[in-house]
Amino acid sequence: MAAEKINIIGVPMDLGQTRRGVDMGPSAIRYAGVVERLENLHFTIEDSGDIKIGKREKAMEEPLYNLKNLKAVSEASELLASKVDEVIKTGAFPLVLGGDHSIAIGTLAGLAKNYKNLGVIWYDAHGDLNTADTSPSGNIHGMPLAASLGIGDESLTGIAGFSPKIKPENVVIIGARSLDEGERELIKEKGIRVYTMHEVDRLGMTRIMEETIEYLKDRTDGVHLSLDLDGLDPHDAPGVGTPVIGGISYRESHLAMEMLAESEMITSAEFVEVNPILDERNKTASVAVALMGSLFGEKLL
Ligand code: 5AB
Ligand code: MN
Ligand code: MN
Ligand code: MN
Repeated sequence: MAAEKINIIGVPMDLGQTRRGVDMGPSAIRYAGVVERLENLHFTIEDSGDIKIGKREKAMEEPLYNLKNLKAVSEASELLASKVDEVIKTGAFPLVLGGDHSIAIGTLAGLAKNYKNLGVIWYDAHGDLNTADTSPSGNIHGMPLAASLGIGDESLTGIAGFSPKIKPENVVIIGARSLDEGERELIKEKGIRVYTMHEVDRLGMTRIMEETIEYLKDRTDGVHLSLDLDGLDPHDAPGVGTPVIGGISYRESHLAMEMLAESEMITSAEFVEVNPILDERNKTASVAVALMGSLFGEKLL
């Protein structure tokens, strides 16, 4: 990791989906010891506290189209984008704690102000490539990757005043096993690199990470890790709102983080979708913190 300082930004966002509790994700991750864990690795940690989140909109106030809590999500995205931008300009590594995955819209907007060719590793059971037109749920946490590619409603694609934030050829999705029809079409149309669970089983995590690092190395000027805890198997990460059986194991994820640490390629990260209400004794937040430890260079020996 090039940066010696890490700046933690909490985003207690639960408006990108409908289950309660994911707004407590940042607290759960702090409680699981993120600051101590990273201080032990000799980083200087600053905790910026939490981004302010607006109110859940009543169904009546919602726009007619398929985007729940659009106004509050886009307002929070603007705040987060500014904060992330500010943190990068201090030279610190932005570490964003969610909150549901809609927050990636703001994170990537702030990052994209600073990187012309930002790479993104999207570690997730889902593609998060829906728009209002393709989404089966209207939940914005299923749309952040599309929005960042410039696809979807202007109030999501236009955060921070420009679009797109990232290029399809700079994205690698890992762990996918639940893709909607519109998402599959978009992946094919844009030629996005995806390692589904089929490839995880067939190639193994070692080869997937070697290929991902090699693929992103020369084409990008920074790489963001957007890690949705539901990318892991629900056995290892039960505290998530949209669990999907047959996921990446804790060991495989741990290895992936270690290989990213060795690559010295990651310039920002976010850990999202931790829902302590659905969790077993804060297990998922603890897994998130353990993965952060590996990502920031923890070694066994
Ligand atoms: B998550 C689904 N594709 O759009 C949708 O957890 C699920 O950020 C989205 O990956 C899951 O509602 C969003 C069915
Ligand atoms: Mn996601
Ligand atoms: Mn997901
Ligand atoms: Mn396996």
